[in-house]
Amino acid sequence: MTHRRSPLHHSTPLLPSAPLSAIHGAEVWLKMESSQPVGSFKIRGLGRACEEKVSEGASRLVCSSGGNAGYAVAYAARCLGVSSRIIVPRTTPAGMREKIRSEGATVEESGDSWDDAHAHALTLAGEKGSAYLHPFDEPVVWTGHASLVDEIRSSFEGAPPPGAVVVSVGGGGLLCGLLEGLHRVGWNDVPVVATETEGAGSFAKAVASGELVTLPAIESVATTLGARTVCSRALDWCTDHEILPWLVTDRAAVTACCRFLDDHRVLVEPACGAALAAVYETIEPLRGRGPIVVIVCGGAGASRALLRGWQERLGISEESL
Ligand code: PLV
Repeated sequence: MTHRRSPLHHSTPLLPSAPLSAIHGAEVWLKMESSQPVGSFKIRGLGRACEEKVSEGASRLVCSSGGNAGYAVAYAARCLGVSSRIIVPRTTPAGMREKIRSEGATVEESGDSWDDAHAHALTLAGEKGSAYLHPFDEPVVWTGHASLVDEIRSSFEGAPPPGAVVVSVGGGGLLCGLLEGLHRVGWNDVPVVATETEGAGSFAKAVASGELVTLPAIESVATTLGARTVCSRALDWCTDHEILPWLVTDRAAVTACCRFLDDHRVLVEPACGAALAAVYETIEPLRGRGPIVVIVCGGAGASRALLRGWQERLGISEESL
């Protein structure tokens, strides 16, 4: 069945979280991007970018991806009736590659991290009829992601703005979209906590040094946060908005995934666990702020087996959850 609809993304629920509100001591709301048809927010921005490329005549969409952006592009390509070619790094799980293939895409592997896959994909994008979709460094992608703020804003109608928004950062596309949305609805003063895992902290490093930093390698289970350099727009936003970078351990991110699965019956990637961990760990910048909105960015790359493997590898016992 082909879902011909525009936009390609769906509005997602904004759910109150009783368990997280109890931990935080003030209301915590979950923007459930995990319930998009591809399991993550990526379809918002990339769906919009794909529609644009196809309307300009592209017959093949090429994307480099840790997994979720590629899955969104493959889904969009099928909905729009064009072909797609997705380049992933070695770290993209087999199950995720299978999901991308199930949308009719060709999946190819290149390199150790997203940056390598990206370099390879660029060489293919020059082919006739092909259009390249960047997973995070593209204004149309940010504008597409910003639609999630419009939905949050309408749920907050008549209420004061949130006390903070928590979001995960990979290459910074979601962050740029969130900030664009916050400014469009006039929530310029709502602080944003930007979380990453320690081994994928390219945004925190850039903010600390005041310039873009390229990590030598990605050393985290949160491989979909693994852009070695963030987009420059993400860093530029720091002069116009209160953004608090925050690093969590892999252990905290995976623990958050396990607890979230029990608390909300939803399986998410460690990339999303990084944002949830900020609340589960009651981090200092969030204390005394409310209500909090967490962008549950999701991720289709997680499975019960992978989660169990990460749990074992990181020594997270059932009793500690
Ligand atoms: N993932 C990108 C980049 O990977 C991808 O190709 O799928 N949460 C999830 C579940 C994600 O998949 C991603 C990005 C992010 C958060 C971070 O989004 P960004 O890159 O826009 O900051 C290497």
